[in-house]
Amino acid sequence: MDIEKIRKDFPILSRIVRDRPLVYLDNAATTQKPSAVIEAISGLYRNYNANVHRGVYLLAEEATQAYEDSREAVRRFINAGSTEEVVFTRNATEALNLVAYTWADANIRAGDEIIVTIMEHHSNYVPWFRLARRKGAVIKIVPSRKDGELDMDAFGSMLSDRTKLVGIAHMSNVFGTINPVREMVSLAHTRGAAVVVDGAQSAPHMKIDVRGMDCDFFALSGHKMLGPAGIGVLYAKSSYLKSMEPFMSGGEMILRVTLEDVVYNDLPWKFEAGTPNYEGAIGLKAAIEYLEALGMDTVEAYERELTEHALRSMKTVPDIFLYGPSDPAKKGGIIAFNIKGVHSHDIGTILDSEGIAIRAGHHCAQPLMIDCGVSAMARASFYFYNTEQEIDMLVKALKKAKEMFGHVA
Ligand code: 7TS
Repeated sequence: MDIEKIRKDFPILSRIVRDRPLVYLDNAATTQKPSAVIEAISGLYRNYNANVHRGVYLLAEEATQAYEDSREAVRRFINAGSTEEVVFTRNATEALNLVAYTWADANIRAGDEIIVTIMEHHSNYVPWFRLARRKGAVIKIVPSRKDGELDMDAFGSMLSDRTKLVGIAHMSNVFGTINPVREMVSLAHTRGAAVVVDGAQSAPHMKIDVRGMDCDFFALSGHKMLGPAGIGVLYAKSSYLKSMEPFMSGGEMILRVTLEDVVYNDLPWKFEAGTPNYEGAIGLKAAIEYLEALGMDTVEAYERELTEHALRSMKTVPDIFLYGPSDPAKKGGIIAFNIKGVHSHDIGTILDSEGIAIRAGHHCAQPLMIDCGVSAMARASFYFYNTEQEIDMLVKALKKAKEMFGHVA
């Protein structure tokens, strides 16, 4: 990969912040956008903006075609069998809530069990927690082992004929752990449970094959994979979508409405009430094409090298503790850490003064923070446009933070 050339595709990466060149290491929160994405969105507004699925005039046909072409791009990117199975949502959170309020609401009853992992982002925990409260269902949590990987023995023994749903983060947004979803899906299916995979952190960084994975639902967010904010995807097997009631209702999701009856639209539009975020979908298509041109295997391999370099060099910071797997083959480019004697927010502030953007806090994964016995962590997360030099700058700034704050025994 020609990183210098790639970096030129991202206008924001040449920004100066706090008198320094920007070092953007908060890619798990959101990613920066290449010119191709920015231009796809401005091209829509300059040339063919119209509401989709309604006008008979040329602009409306072009906008509708572009919106549906985006759906096909997503289908290809995640290897879904049909565009019927690709529902546009606002983000991964909305995709997960869609499943909670439709399929799960109709199928989970008192005494049923829902299994999720300790690594879940709140968006793949809170909807299930609320559902369990509403229905009198039971939530079970797959713990992680000391090495930051899931305890698969515990998962195996938790599964039972009462398990109705299993929720798994494909890649943890804190530990970076890549969880063995394929194996977990096949175990869950032997018990007849549906599996929801939260792909918000995996889809941007590795090849996704929902058919190979055999998951029943898969959620992703466009903004974490070079696309705009406000567009996400729910993949669901059509056998599920067919049996599900709509989530939201109104325009777009109907075929016919009389005062006596309502006939829902075909898949996937039955789940897309109201004017959709076609701007977002068009931007997401440009993002997908950018990623496909690089090749997801290349992206993953380069990020693994970066992660390996980061794990090795971050360890040289005195009193640093790195969370998650230490084996770069087991994780993506996300490294959460704490430095003894330095609060993670102080780390964030010192790094900011050096032009380095990282995240500090609970990372919307408070159960995992509690499990680790901390209230907050600092986190650096990489994308393919980052470089080893940027990681070296991070490490240098961390050593400075330790010197300034960390003289506590
Ligand atoms: N699932 C995972 C694993 C995530 O990391 C996130 C966002 C979400 C779901 C929700 O995505 P959204 O687009 O619907 O908000 N994670 C983070 C993060 O780690 N820092 O900021 C947002």
